[in-house]
Amino acid sequence: MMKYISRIGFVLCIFTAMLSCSKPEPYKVDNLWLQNVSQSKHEIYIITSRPINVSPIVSDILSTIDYIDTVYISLDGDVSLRDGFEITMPHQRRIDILVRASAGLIYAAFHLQRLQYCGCEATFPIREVPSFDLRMLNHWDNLDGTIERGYAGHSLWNWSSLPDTASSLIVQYALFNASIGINAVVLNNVNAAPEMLDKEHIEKAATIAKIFSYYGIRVFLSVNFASPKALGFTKTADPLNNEVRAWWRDKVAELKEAMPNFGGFLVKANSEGLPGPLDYGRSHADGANMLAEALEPYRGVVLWRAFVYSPTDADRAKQAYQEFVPLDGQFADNVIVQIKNGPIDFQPREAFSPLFGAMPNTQQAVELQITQEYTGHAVQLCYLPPMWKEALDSKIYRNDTLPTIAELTSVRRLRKWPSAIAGVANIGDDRNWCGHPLANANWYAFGRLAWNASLSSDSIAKEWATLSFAKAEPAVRDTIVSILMQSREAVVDYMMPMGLHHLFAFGHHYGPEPWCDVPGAREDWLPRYYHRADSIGLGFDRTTTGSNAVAQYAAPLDSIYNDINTCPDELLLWFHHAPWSHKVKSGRTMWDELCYHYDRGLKSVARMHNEWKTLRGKIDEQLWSDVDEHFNRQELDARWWHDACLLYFQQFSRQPIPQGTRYNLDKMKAFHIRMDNYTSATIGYRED
Ligand code: GCV
Repeated sequence: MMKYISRIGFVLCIFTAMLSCSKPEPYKVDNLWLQNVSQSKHEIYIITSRPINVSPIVSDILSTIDYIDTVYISLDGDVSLRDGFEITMPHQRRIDILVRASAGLIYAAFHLQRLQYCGCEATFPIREVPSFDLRMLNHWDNLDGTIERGYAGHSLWNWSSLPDTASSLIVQYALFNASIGINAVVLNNVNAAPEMLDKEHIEKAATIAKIFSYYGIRVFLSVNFASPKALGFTKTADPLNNEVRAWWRDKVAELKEAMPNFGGFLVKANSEGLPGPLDYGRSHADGANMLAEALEPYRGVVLWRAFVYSPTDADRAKQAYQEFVPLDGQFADNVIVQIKNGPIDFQPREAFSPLFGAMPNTQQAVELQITQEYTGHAVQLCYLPPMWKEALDSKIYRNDTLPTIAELTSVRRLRKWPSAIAGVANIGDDRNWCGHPLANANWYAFGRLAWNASLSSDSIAKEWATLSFAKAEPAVRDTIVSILMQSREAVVDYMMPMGLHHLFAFGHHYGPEPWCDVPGAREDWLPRYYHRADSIGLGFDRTTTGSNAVAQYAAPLDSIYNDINTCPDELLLWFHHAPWSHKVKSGRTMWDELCYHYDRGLKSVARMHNEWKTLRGKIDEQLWSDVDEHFNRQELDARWWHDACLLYFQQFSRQPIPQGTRYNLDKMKAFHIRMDNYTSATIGYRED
C-alpha cells in the first residue's frame, strides 16, 4: 500500500514554463461555477490499492471536502462503472472511492465538492455512472482564431503562439470541463480547413492535447473530407482509392503518436458546399468507413454528421432521414451518426429529428447547440436545458420499450464502442468566457446533462446558481433560477411561437426578416420557404397532403402530428398550414393565439428584467449592471421581433393586433444589422 499526502498545485506548475497569460487583467465577471466557491483546503491522506499516481487535481479537490481526512482509492471497478465511480464511507472521516478509469477519480472528487458547495448532505453509498461515454464539446473554431457562430470573442486556442506557448485559459477551461464531466473536445470547426491536418497544426494541437490529458479529456479533430487532395498528397479524395485510404491510415498514426489522447474525427461531408464521398459517387457510409478503418486499431471513432440538405428537395426537414435511413447497417462499428436535435437547424423550438431510432443498426448521437446562434447570440438570455430536455425526453415510438432519444443514444449498441452526445460550444476568450454573463449556465448544464440525462433543467439551474452565486442569499439564487427557467419559453414566444421557424435575416441569425427576399438565393435559405404565409393561413404543410414529413415519425406520432386537431399547438405551424381562423386548444383563433404568444414573450422579458432589478445591491454591482444592460437590449429586440413578425403576417391575416405595435413595417424592412457568421450582435448595435 502507498500513502500520499496531497500536493496541491502540481499541475499548474507543470505548465508554468509554457504558459503566457494572454489576458492580464482580472476577469470582469467572476461568475463561473468554480470561481466563487471557497476553496479552503486541509491535509488528507490518500491510500491506493495498488501503486498508482493519483493526479494532484484529485487530491487538490478532495482536500476541500471538510468531512474527510483519509481516502482509500481502488481502480478495480468493473466495466459497468465506465468512467463513473462508487463512494462509500466505511467510518467517520474516511471515504473509499472505487473507479475503473482514472478520470473517474476526478469526477468523484468534483461530485463530493459539488454536494458540499450546494449544501447537500452526501448520502453514502454513492454510485454514479455517466449516461454517455463521450461527453463532447464541438468547437466551431477556425485556424485564424475566429469562431463560426461564436459570440464570446476569439478562440481559446491561440494557434499563432502554439505549440510553444499555450494560453493559461486552456488550463482553466480543461478544469471547468472536468468538473462537469466533459471528456472529449473537438478543437476545430466542422467547416474544416484541410490545414488542420498539416504537421504544423498537429504540433499545435498536441500542446492542447497534453494539457487536456491531465483532465481526462480526449481530443478530436474536425476533418475536411478532401484533405489528402487539398494538401497535395493525392489526386483524389475518393474513399475507395487505395492511396487515399493509406494517407488516412498514416495520418491517424501520426495523430496518435503526437496525441496519445487523440480520439477520432468529426466530419461534415456533402453539406453546405463541403466535399464528401458523394462527389465520387460513393455513399456517406463509404466515406465514414474509410476513416473508421484508419481509426479502428487505436479504438478511435468517427462522428459522421447527418446535417445534410440540398436545394432541390421539397422539404428540407425530410432530407437527413431520406439520405441516411437507407444506409442503416452499412456503417462500420466505430462510426457514430451525429444528428442535430431537430430536423432543420437548432431553431428555438423544433419537432425532434425523425432520424432518431430510424436506424436501429447504427449508433446515433444527439448534437445540441450551446452557442446561441438562433436564440439571441450572447445578447439575449436563453437558458437552453428546457429545449434540450424536450428533445432528449422525446419518446420515439420505434420499439416496444418506447425509449426516449436520451435512452436510445446513451446505450452502446456494441459493447466495444462508445455512446456519445455533442454540444456546439459557446466558449471564447471573452473575459466572462461565454459572452452573456449568465450564458455559462448553458455550458455547465450541457456537461451535467451529458453526465446524467435524467437531471431536470430546474435542478441544474439551482446547482449552477448556488455555485456561481455562492456568496449570495438563497433568495437571490431563487430569483436567478426563476429568471433562467422563464428564459427559453420567452425566446420562443417573441421570436417564433407555435412551431414557426427560420424567420431570421439572411446575413445573420439574430434579428427577424420574415419578408426577406434575396434575388438568386436558395429558397430553403429564405424565411418564406418556412412560414408560407398567404391569405389562407400560416405554416409549413408537412401532413400527408403536404410534404408528408409526418410519415417519417413512428405511429402514433405520425397521425398525432398529421391531424390539425391533435397536433400540439406548440408545433402547429411546423406541421400545418393552419387557417388564420383555425381554433386552437385555448379556444382562440390561430391569429389571436399568435398575437397572444408574441405579447406573452414581451411580457416575459419585462418580467425577467424586473426580477433582475430586484437583485441590485445583493450581488456584484458590475455583474448586475452588465446583465441589466443585456436585458435592456433584449427588451428592445423582443419588441422588434414582435412588431416585425406580427406586422408582416398581418398583411395576410388582415386582422387587428390586439396589443398594438410600436414600429413601422417599412422602416423595419429598411433596417439592416451589419453582421455576418463570424460577428456577434452586441448590446449596442442599433440606436432606437
Ligand atoms: C458550422 C448552420 C449554421 C452554420 C453551421 C452549420 C452546421 O447552417 O448556420 O454556421 O456551420 O449549421 O451545423 O454545419
